[in-house]
Amino acid sequence: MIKTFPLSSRSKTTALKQPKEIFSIARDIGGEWEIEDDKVKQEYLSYYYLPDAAINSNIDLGGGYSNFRKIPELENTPNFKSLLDGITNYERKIGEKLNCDIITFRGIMTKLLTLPYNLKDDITLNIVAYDGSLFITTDESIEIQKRELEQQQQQQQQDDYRQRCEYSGYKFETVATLPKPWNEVSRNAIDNRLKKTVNNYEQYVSVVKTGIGNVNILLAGEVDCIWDYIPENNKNISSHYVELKTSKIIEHPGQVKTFEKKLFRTWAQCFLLGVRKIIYGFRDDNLILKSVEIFKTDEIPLLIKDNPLNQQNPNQNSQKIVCMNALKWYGAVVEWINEVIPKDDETTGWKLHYDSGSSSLSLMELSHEENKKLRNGGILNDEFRNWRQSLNK
Ligand code: 0WD
Ligand code: CA
Repeated sequence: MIKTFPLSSRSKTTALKQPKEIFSIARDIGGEWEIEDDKVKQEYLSYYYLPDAAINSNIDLGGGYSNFRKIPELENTPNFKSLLDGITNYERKIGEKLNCDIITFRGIMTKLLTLPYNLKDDITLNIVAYDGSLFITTDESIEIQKRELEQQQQQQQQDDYRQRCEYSGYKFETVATLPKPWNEVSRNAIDNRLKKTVNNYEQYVSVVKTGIGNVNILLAGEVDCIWDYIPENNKNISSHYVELKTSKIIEHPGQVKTFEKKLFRTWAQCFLLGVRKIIYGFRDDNLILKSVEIFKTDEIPLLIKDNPLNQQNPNQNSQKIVCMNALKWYGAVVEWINEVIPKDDETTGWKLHYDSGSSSLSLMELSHEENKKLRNGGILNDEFRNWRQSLNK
């Protein structure tokens, strides 16, 4: 049985629940996960620190590239084991089950939210229902294929410029943050951040309860750093978080469109998690940091809408981005997923596929094998099932 959902669908209301963090988890430099919220915040949450003097000092975002400690692509997939451990830990503390219609990673929902303006990218997601929730992940075999292809393409290039560009994003994170608030860090450590080895193992992940329409969603997403301080009792902590990004400096009108698309994607990412500030580091072709600009997430929809270049040059090949339109699509598709997949059927698995060739979104049953894999380690595991069974008794 295959069900399709028209891409023209839009929800009438986009009643949104303000994302509220419930706990955080973190991956350390060795690739191990920590799930104790207090410890995660003490040890793994970074603080924004990039004074003007540093911005004006021509920081080389390609510096130290040969020492990059990069996690193998294949290990950097959605880690449900640690998310479920975090959920179990949280539920144990509050003594009850977290009721959510959908449990997933933010990056996955970003793909759905940005779909109306990314019609050329295929999406394949796998979904299983368990204990009243739908768990959604990326299709690992397709993801692996895609990354291997990307790697081959990169190797074919004469130089490793693209990889250096990717590195410059992580380097920017390293030079723009401190591991503790500024006043708790020694002068030496502050200066050394410019020489620190860059890695993308360390990751702080905020887990929030959010939703759209009548669908409750639990999302886990990476947060780069905090702007000022951790509020008392973590009250409204999401509004203190910062997303860091890098981009090439904009020199020609043609580059505006590219940046706008990037900004739209960043808006979607931050909006979903309740992150209110975005800091862009602009670099030149030699990866030298040239300027820094702060954006407020809430202001981006208007910024894109009012962009004069955007209106003067209606490029026939590209649609004009309207964030609210994407949001209405997101509301509609999330409601459809929530309604069409039976949450009490724990024997079936589902594949949600957007095919760019035919521009269609469809839902079909997974093979028995694929379903079994997802329910035994791919997404769910015995530990989580045992916990939920003990809770439901
Ligand atoms: O499709 C995948 N492979 C996904 C992987 C989907 C969802 C999650 N994940 C994993 C990744 O390890 C990710 O880092 O979970 C982690 C956190 O999930 P998320 O916040 O939902 O991920 P997303 O919003 O897609 O990306 C957030 C950050 C990225 O920051 P930028 O500023 O570049 O958007 O996570 C990192 C990256 O720092 N990241 C990756 N790093 C290397 N390779 C990748 C990747 N494929 N994907 C995300
Ligand atoms: Ca980032």
